[in-house]
Amino acid sequence: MLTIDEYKTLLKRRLKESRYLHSLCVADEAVRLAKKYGGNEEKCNLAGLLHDIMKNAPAEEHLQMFSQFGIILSNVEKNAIKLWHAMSGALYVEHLLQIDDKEIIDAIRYHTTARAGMTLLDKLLYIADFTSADRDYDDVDVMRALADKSLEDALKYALSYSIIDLAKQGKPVHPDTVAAYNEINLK
Ligand code: DGI
Ligand code: FE
Ligand code: FE
Repeated sequence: MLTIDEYKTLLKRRLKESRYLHSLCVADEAVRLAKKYGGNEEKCNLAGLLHDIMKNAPAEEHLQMFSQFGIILSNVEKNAIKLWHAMSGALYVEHLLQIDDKEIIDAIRYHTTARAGMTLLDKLLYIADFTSADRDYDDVDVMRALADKSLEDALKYALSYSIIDLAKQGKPVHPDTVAAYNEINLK
């Protein structure tokens, strides 16, 4: 394990300035939400910092990692390049940074799509990525208000927002996102 300052130095090297600042904001927001919802602040900080570590990597680097670690992409994953950084990010923290905490690895793995059976850490990171201080999109105020009121309501809103947004653009929705959406709306 590196120190937090060492992780930040690594991130600064791997990410564009704006993406580095986003990572710091998501870490802060995940810690803030952890305090509110009884999550593990240290894990939220680390998962928040590292969640987008592969975001600015070239396609070849993602594909090289998938091949190295035996990850076979589904058709949706092959066609949705934006999903790659979550999968390769999880591989990066597990295998290159040797962070052996399954909760942190999974939270990073599912931070873009979400999944059914999300852990508290999964939810805190997923929502923090929507409500961090650097975010600006239609409905960000609604999302922030919901995140302060109920993590479940925020999750429900965010999943629905994502699916609608993808559908408007005619983009495929990952089955993990559908599974998360169905689970929360069957409750
Ligand atoms: O990496 P960030 O920008 O901080 O945020 P993110 O990891 O949530 O990535 C958001 C992007 O991922 C956004 O452009 C939509 C895309 N995305 C998320 N879920 C899906 C998806 N794209 C497809 N095609 N299918 C999905 O299910
Ligand atoms: Fe991301
Ligand atoms: Fe992010």
